[in-house]
Amino acid sequence: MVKRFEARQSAADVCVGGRSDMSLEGLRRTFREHVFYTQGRFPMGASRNDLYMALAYTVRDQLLHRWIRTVEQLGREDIKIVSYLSAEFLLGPHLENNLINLGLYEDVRRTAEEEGLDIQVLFDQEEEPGLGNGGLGRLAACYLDSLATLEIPAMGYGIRYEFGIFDQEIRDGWQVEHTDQWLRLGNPWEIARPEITYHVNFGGRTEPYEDEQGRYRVRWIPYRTVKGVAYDTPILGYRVNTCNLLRLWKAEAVESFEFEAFNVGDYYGAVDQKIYSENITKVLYPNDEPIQGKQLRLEQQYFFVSCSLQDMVRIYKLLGGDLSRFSSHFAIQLNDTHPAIGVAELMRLLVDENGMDWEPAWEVTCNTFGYTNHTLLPEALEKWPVDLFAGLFPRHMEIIYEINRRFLDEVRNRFPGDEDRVARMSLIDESGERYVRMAHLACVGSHAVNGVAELHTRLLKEEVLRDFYEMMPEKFNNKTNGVTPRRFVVLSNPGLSRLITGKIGETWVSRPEELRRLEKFVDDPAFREEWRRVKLENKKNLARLIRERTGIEVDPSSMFDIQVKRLHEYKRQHLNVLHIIALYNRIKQDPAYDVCPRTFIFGGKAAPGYFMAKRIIKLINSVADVVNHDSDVNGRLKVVFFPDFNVKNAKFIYPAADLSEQISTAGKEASGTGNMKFSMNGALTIGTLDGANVEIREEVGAENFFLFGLTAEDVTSLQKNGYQPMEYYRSNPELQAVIERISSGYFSNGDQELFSPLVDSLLFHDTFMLLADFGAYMDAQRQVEEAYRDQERWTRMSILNVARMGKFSSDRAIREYCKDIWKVEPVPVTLE
Ligand code: 6GP
Repeated sequence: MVKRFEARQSAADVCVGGRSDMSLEGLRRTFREHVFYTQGRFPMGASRNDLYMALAYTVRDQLLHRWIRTVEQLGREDIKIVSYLSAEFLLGPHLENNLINLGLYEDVRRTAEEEGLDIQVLFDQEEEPGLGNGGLGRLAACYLDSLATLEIPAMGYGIRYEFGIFDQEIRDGWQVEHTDQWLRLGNPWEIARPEITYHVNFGGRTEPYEDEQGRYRVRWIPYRTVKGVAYDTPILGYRVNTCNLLRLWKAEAVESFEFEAFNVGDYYGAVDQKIYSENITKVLYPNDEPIQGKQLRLEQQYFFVSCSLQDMVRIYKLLGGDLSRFSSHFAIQLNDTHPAIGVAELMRLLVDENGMDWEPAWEVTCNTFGYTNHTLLPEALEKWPVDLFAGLFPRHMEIIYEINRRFLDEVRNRFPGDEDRVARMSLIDESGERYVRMAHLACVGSHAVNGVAELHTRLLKEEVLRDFYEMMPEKFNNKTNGVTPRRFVVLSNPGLSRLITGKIGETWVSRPEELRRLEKFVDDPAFREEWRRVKLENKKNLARLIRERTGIEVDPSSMFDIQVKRLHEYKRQHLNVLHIIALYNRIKQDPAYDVCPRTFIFGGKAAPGYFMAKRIIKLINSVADVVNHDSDVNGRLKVVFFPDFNVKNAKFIYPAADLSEQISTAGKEASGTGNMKFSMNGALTIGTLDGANVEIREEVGAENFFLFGLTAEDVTSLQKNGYQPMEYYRSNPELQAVIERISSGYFSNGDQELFSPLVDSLLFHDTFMLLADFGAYMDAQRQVEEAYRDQERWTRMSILNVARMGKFSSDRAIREYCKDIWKVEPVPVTLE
């Protein structure tokens, strides 16, 4: 018997994928066909992965029709396309997200159930594509979701790393890295396009020549060539027909074997070449922020940027477009400076390969690019040794010198006699060893430069890019980050989503400003009761997962105090640890001390070469070992390090949080996006005035946010006046006792060496000013405790956080980019 879909949630559910049989029966049939014809299994012999793959293909079928219709639209000459260039896209699992966006979640869940399958088990089977490190890569993924949802024609361009971010295991308290073999069991979400390939050159030399019109030209005679092959992943918007493309490039050898070498008998030499080429897209560099001087990393950057720009030029020419109008068809956004070499590459493509003159080519280039900066950390500003750069890209080096020559002329014109300024602004750092400054190249070659939170943009203008701001203030603008409420609320927190939708309808999912309508229920005791019930349910789910992954039992009725993010000294996970030890000390001093029961949960990866970050992980686990087993504590405090924090695990973590730790040193965190994910799920924030915390506090209200600590200005002036961490240490006995606990070896079986690098760094340098903020942090934590003890008050605050977080939807951010930077309009896609 054919069962029709009962509830059509929106017009978008109708006739998905061009099927006329939008029935449970149709879905079931397609699913069975994929088990049989795609996976080659009888249902009885199908493995869990076969079943997952078959379901993924069933869902992908539903995307394809929209995808083709969208791509047809992209092929219209009068349409402007956003190209988001990013070395990282941290997408997370596709299956559940696509079901939600299609409006098919319930139907597919039921179909699976009728087939005797638990859909959660199939979700669990999916390997997430971890093609990013953290904030920057995840932001790119949120933006792809919003671009499609807002019906903006867009392409994401990036790298198809064979190994994404490593899997983290915790062994004896230490991080151990394992390669991420995400493609091992196949990837049903990508479509290989072996016919879309480009050649990318490296090394060699350049040579001047005269073209037919007698004009001076330069050609590049490369040393070696690699082939880029396109792999496309569909990115569907929420309840719309727009299905954009994420095009990732894989490196291959131009020929499988270097035939010449092969023929003279050098078999291994020939294979070497192939291996060398394929190396380029082998592995994601696992550093969150600074990566300096690695040739392969620079090759990766150029490789994907060159493929992407060649692809855009090809598409544009196919449409009969005139390259002098390229910027009216493409708006290219540089996600940090990783793709900034694109400025020189587009110039090369226009001038060398397409015969354009320099001036018009430069105008096209500047009008095409926009640049987003994502970090204020000086050590994270990319620069490449000139020798390395010129060796790999001799032609680009010349182009950059020419850009620089013209640019510095302008600087001298504007600021006559100010040679210091000229040296500061040059694209080449000549203060010691010579470097190419990628942020300067990006600023000069773009028409728009933005930071990712108001404070961050202000600090860019005042400090990091001050000279550029003074010379071209019109380029600078702010675009505060946002996150997608589809993945981070609807998918992650179905309980809360149902509760909200029950009160205000479901339009909030695409218009989260409407969450404000929840405010009027804040005094409704029954609603508050429900709100707490949902949170408790989420905490129980996380508690189960914690038990499975770590063996630690935690109490869901305790306060879940969570800090998940990359491990970095500026993010100050160790400040959180100091607070835990302080509470522990109070209990040890007086076992009857009335501590508010708390579960401290940490998660996040450390860059494999980051010594201090890895020690902080060890410290957290060592403190956990002691605290969790101390009979005086008696279970009132628990400390957990949740291993392998990633997008898949995040789903269970954000919704379970009571308290969100956003405690970076002011002026260091460009924006933060985890702060938004927590608050949207009803966690309250304890935080500094850093990044987007400032704006979150403004939105949710100061009374619903636990603020503490130095401001960015305080940090700067303290530094200027010679910060002495020892002074704070000497004047605070509680702090002394905390440090003493660590350095005595109490958490390390008497080993006083283990944590001495951490302790010494705090006492004698304390670059991130933990000691200066310790007292204020303890006070704010005291206020948290008080508030939490009054559950009615806490719930009220939690509801108001959710109700007022609408601003931080990535839809709002993308609307701003579209209007102010890209000048693009929605293009609705129809299916017929
Ligand atoms: C990060 C910033 O550290 C974080 O504050 C921000 O929220 C995120 O970008 C998205 O804008 N930066 C990076 O991950 C990075 O690699 C070069 O910057």
